[in-house]
Formats: sequence, C-alpha cells, structure tokens
Amino acid sequence: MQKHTAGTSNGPNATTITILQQMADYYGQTGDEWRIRAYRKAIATLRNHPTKVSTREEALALPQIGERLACKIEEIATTNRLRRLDNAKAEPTDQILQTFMQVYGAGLAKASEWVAQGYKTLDELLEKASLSENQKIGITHYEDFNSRIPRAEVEQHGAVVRQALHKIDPAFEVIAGGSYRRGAATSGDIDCLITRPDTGSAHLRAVILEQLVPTLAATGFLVAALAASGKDDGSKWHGASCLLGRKSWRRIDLLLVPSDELGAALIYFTGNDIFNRSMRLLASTKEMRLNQRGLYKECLRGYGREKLSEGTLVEGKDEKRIFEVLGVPWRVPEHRIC
Ligand code: DCP
Ligand code: MG
Ligand code: MN
Repeated sequence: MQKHTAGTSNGPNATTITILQQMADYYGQTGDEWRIRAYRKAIATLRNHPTKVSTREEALALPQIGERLACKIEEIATTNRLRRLDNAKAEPTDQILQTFMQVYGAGLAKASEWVAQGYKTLDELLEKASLSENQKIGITHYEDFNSRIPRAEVEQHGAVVRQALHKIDPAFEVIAGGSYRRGAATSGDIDCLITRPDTGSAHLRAVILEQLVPTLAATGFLVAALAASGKDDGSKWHGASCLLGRKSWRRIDLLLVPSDELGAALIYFTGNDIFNRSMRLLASTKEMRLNQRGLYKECLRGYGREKLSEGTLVEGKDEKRIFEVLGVPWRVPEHRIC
C-alpha cells in the first residue's frame, strides 16, 4: 500500500494539505486507488500554489481539483477540519479494518475476512486466527513495518548489501531506489536495485539468491524472507533486514536488474507510481510502450487496445535516453512526484 512521504509543508496551504493527506491515507487503507489519486493530484496542486486557497471557487479554478475536493478544501479552510475525516476516524470497524490492512502482505480482502470473523485486535489474530508464516511476521513486526525509515538508515542497509556483494564480486552495483532516490527524508521500505555491467538475469539470480541472500542471512542482517507476489519471475526478493545491534526490522526489496534494462528499471523503481503511470500513458499516446524492462515501439494493438505484439525495443539501458525518445524533458528523481 502506498504511503505518503513524510515531507513537511510550510506553505500557505499547509493545514489543508495535512488534512487532505490524512483523508488520502484513509482511502489508501480502504483500497480506494481512484480516490487516493484524486487527492494526491489536488495536494500537488496546493503545494505549488503561492497563496492560501480559501473558497470552493478558488479551488475549482486550479488544475487537478474537481467539484467535490473543492468543497472539502473550502470546509477545511473555514473550519480547520473535515467532518468526513472525523467520521472516518470514529467508525470502529473501519479502525479495525485499517489496522488489519496495514499488516504487511494482508490486503483489503484478508483484512475484511478477519473483521468478518470477529477479530478485533492484532493480539487476537496472533492467538486465534489461522495465519500464514508471513502474516505472523507482519503482525509480530507490525510497528516496525509501519514506521518510516530515516534516510540515513536506508543508506546503511544499502551499504551492508553493497559490501557483502563486493566481497563476492566487485563488479556488482547497488543503487537505492524508490522514495530514497526521489530524495525523501524517510522511506517506507528499502528498494535495492542490483545490477552488473554486461550481465543478464540468470547470473544475477544465481549470485543474489544462491550467494548473497544466504550470506546476509547467516550474518543476521536478513531476518526474514517474505514470499513475493504470484507473478514473481525471480527478479525480486522481498524480505526484512535488521542492522547489527538494532531492534527494528525493515522491509527490504532486492531488485535484480539485467544491465540491458537498467534505464527502464531505474525509471520504474524510482517512481513515484503516479509519475510512472503518466510516463506509460505518454508512451502509449506515441504508439510506444514503457515497462520496467524497456521502451518499445510498434506494438500492435487490436480494437480493444489489447496488445497484439510486444514491439521492438527502442531503449532499455539509458534512463536519460528514454526520456529523450519519449520527448519528455529530463526530470531529476527529486522532481518525479505527481
Ligand atoms: N511502483 C509502481 N507501481 C506500483 C508499485 C511500485 O510504479 N504499484 C514503483 C514506483 C515506486 C517503486 O516501484 O516508487 C518502489 O515501490 P515502493 O512501494 O517501495 O514505493 P516508494 O519507494 O515510492 O515509497 P515508500 O517510501 O513507501 O517505499
Ligand atoms: Mg520504497
Ligand atoms: Mn519497495
């Protein structure tokens, strides 16, 4: 589940932004992707707006803000609160659902199932519910996995991975991606892109999964392996890590990137997810296709826009070149927030 980056906003619309963000987080927890996107766009607009927006009309005149959000902005500006948010916070089943949805690996469906079975607390789940191993870990380390990781600590986890890998083979590269690469002060997890010049996925997999992971598990740095999603192709390893002498377990993703795909993977794993969506959309308007492996042209589509062919690879290696081919001015990672 996407969480917001804890950046402080001191602009004229700071209060409004804070409350809208809480509302977006609430919708995030209920799985309402469509709404959360509308909120994030409105928040981005308000962040860039130099003066305080106090009325519905003012809000409506701005880009990315529709009727309903405009009303909410007016309500916040005049009352410093939002009744809808107060209601959401007060609903007890919603609160339990929200808590359960933040268990790592438990989506809306699982959390709703637990609520329907009558469970009310995480302790009750641990005692009575039948849980997978990963769900047990998600509950036992609930606080850890739901805390933001300071930037300096993300760096330390990255350094541990890099050092261990360099002992195996100094040609490997480790790049911290995700919110860290976008310059965020804190991150929800650690996204480690791992690559090596002139190297394909088979060799990466062999070294990372058969050598690096066991080594780092033996030193006590990798503390849990968390099963990846069903569509996993062996290019990712999801788990948890813990620095020597510390207590907090952190979520870490090892992302195996063949050298030919580094540029596209850097774009994908830097995000944010909305920026990625807009880049993919742009590619499709130019009859191209962008994914985490590359930018492709001449992908044939049928009448229902369904893909008929993969198309020809235009660029995969070079991040800047992908922007160029798409005709988008280069954007530093820090500015890839929509
Ligand atoms: N990503 C995406 N679409 C998704 C999930 C992820 O495009 N549905 C991409 C963009 C993200 C990147 O992968 O920036 C890493 O995913 P994370 O979930 O780790 O998100 P972030 O690193 O951006 O934020 P956080 O600080 O919460 O980890
Ligand atoms: Mg991340
Ligand atoms: Mn991640």
